[in-house]
Amino acid sequence: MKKTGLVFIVVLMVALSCAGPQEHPYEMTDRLNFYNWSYYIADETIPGFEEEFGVRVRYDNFSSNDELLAKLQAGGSGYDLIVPSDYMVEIMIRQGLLEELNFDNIPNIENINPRFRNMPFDPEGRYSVPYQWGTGGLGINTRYVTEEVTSWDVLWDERYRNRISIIDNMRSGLVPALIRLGYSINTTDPDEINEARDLMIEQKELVRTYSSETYIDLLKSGDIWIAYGWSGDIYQVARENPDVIYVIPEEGTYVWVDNMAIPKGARNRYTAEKFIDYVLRPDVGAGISNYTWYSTPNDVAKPLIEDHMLEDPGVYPPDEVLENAEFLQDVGEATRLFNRAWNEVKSH
Ligand code: N2P
Repeated sequence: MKKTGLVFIVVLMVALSCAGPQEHPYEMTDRLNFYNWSYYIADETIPGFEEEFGVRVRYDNFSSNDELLAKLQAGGSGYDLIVPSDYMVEIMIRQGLLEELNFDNIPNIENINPRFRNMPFDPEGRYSVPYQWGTGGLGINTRYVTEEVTSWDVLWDERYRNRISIIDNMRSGLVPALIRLGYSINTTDPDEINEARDLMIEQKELVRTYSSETYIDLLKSGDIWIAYGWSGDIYQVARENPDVIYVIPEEGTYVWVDNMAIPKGARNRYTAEKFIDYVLRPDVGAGISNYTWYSTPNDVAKPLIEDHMLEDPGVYPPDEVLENAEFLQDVGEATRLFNRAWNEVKSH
């Protein structure tokens, strides 16, 4: 009897120690499930990692922070690596959706510009590593829009009926209206949010599509003449259609930084940390920025960025433009108000 009990305990201990690595998978695995924004990586980034580390990467795309959050909240996404924006990192930390990172596996964190470390959304920098940053602004097709555009007002200009696209999500979507009204993009005042909603509803009859992804092709083809979108996306269009330019409106805009993070319970954590470290290498980081036209937070990668990008104030805006640009922040309870306002714009 006694002996059977002992055997049972030994078997149990062996079983538990086998289960260990699954709960704390701090070893290289042969899989990585990576969920990133669309149009946000260089062609060679993933194949380079796969070849060097013998890992197969499943790569899927999303086009808004809300889509990413919904996927994580639903559970069982299977993703090991995600790229939430600043304010969404804050929300995910608060909801317990992220793993703490083991920086022993990410020594290249040293390459990140100190300005981008320990930002307010992750004050101790325990959960996130900056990936790329950029601004919101206007993509203008100068073949059809021949006047000089300097203001968000153009989104309300009747002459461009059916030639306008707007970013499709509750926080970014309301930005042009909030800025035009002179309010903070992080307002929690219901009246201000509703005023912004009304302004976007007023503008709606001019809108061809609400999109954070397909607008790229529509701007390229000339179907859309004015796109409210993100800097790198619009520069990627301009690379193929030289009539297109990127404009940061003079009233100001918003700036963001997207960050690599690991979802709670991810199976391939160590592999994800190795991938993060790989992205932080100067050549890999610069490869991504040179391809996407987004801005790098990596000081060591910066010398490898193409000169014309470094010199372009749309890609690396001067300090006075950045000082006049807010980051989106987690607005807590007021998220509900933004959600409702945006649904009302969309369903109007
Ligand atoms: C890439 C968009 C990333 C910018 N298409 C949004 N934070």
